[in-house]
Amino acid sequence: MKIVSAKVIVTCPGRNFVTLKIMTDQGVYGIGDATLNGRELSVVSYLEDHVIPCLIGRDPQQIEDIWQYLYRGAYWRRGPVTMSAISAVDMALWDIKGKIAGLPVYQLLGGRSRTGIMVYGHANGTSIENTIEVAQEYKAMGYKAIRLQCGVPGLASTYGVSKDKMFYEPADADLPTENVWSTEAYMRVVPKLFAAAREALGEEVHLLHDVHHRLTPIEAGRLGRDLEPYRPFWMEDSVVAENQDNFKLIRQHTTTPLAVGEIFSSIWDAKDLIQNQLIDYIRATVVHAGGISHLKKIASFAELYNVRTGCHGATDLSPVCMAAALHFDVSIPNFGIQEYMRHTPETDEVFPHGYYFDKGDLMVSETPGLGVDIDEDLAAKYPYKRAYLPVNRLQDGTLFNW
Ligand code: EZ4
Ligand code: CO
Repeated sequence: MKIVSAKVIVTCPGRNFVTLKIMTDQGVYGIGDATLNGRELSVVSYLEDHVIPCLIGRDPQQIEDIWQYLYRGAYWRRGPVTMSAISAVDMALWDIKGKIAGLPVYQLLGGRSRTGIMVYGHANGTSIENTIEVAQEYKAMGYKAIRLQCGVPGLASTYGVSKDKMFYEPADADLPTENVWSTEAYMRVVPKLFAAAREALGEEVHLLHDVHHRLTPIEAGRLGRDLEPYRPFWMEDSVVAENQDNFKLIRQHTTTPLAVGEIFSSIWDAKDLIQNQLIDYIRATVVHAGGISHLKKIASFAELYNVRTGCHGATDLSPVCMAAALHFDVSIPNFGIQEYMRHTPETDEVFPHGYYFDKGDLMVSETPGLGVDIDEDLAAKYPYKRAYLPVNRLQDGTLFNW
């Protein structure tokens, strides 16, 4: 069996997605997500100019060998652009393998470890009351886990809060939007949000929060401690994870579970955090951390240290990535939770898929392969539109983390 051609499809049904399609000499094809929010075209070029030429003529069944060829063969290892490209190839090859075996990919990964995949939805609002109203709607839809983000009094806008409640999209302009940040104001409001949410939503529903890299370790320790009475499921990205030692300080001050890793591109970003048991959930995801093959490695390593998975699943990860993530999630022993932000109906139409939401869980598709496709004619109707993630400044103008 041989790869005869491959192409990259860029489409913007509400937001940009990059999809790799690999064709074989036996008519079977596979698809993979290669979307890197705000930097999409760099991955397109990496794939078209540097990866596709190396794929032609290779046996698509040799997933591991091709992975190593692209990773070691580039000489320049890791990084989000390289790893998104490798991820897309890996996903497409698993899709092909499933199709030729006549099995859904999770069967090739060892079969089911569970029935449904618990997901969390995003409740956001400009005020505490508003956020809780939205959270009540999620609860009514059957969600067992809800992420809470609310506006910060005194700040015009902040991460996680949008006008459109169901389809939050932070990459909202053709040049970066500017947000303004105050750690003090933020640290005052979040514990109040959680107190009100526990009161309104009861003890059982899991409540999550994303700090989005904005605190120092000692501030994160304090926020984690302030949230302890409300038993959060996790506090996500409380600090930037470039310096992995940061987490030691947070751990000294709080028992709130810690999640990190949505921007990680390989096991090397997470190794020390996992090995030193400094985190509870690893958020690395199929599209940005080397595909199913590499994520399996991360999860197996994490299993040794009681770290569970909580894959990133924002709207900038396409339904192709979501499908791949669900095969991974359903098969591994140390699954924790899966983030799930609904895609718009236009996106769902471009990427017909077999997974579906049922009583707080996502159910994996039984179709051979990943169980997701791309409608190329429809995709062509939505041309690429440049869109950036925002930047964030302190009130005195200092550039900060978004
Ligand atoms: O800001 O995916 O947990 N989810 C997140 C996301 C990220 C976007 C960036 O592209 O943090 O909303
Ligand atoms: Co996040």
